[in-house]
Amino acid sequence: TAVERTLILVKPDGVARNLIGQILARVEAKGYRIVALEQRIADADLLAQHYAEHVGKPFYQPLVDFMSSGPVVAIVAEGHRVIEGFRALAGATDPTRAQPGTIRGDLGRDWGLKVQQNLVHGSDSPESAEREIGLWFSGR
Ligand code: DAT
Ligand code: MG
Repeated sequence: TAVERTLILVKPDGVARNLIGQILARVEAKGYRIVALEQRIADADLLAQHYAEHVGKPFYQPLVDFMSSGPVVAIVAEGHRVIEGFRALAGATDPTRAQPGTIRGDLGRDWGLKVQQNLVHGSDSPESAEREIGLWFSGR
C-alpha cells in the first residue's frame, strides 16, 4: 500500500490573503485526510532545519525572512500517494509557471510577489515528509 503522510504549510502570504480555507478545501476534495493542523509563527531555528537543503542559496535568507514574517498553518495530510499528489495540487514552484487548476497557478500571484510567496509548501519525498512532520509536530 502507498498510504503516506505529507507536511503541508500554508505560507504567510496564504494566511494573510485569507486563503487557508480554499487551500484546505482542495486538499480535502482530493480525498486526503487532515490528521494534524496548527497555526503558528515559525522561529529561525525551525526554519533553518526545515529549509536545510537550501542553506547557502541566494534565495535562502529572503525565504526564511518571509516564512517568519507572519503565521503559517502547518498541516499533516494523509492519503494514497499524498506526497506526490499534493505537489501536483500545488503546482510549479514559480506561480507564474504553475498550471491553471493548481493552487499556485490559480491563486498564487495577485501582484508583484516574489517566488517564495507561492502560498504553500509540500514535502517532496517520503524521507522529507518524515523529517518535516517530526520538525513541525514533534511530541504531538
Ligand atoms: P518547492 O517549494 O516547490 O518545493 P523548493 O524546495 O525548490 O521549491 O524551494 C523552496 C522555496 O524557496 C520555494 O517554495 C520558493 C523559494 N524558491 C525556490 N527557488 C527560488 C528561486 N530561484 N528564487 C527565489 N525563491 C525561490
Ligand atoms: Mg521543496
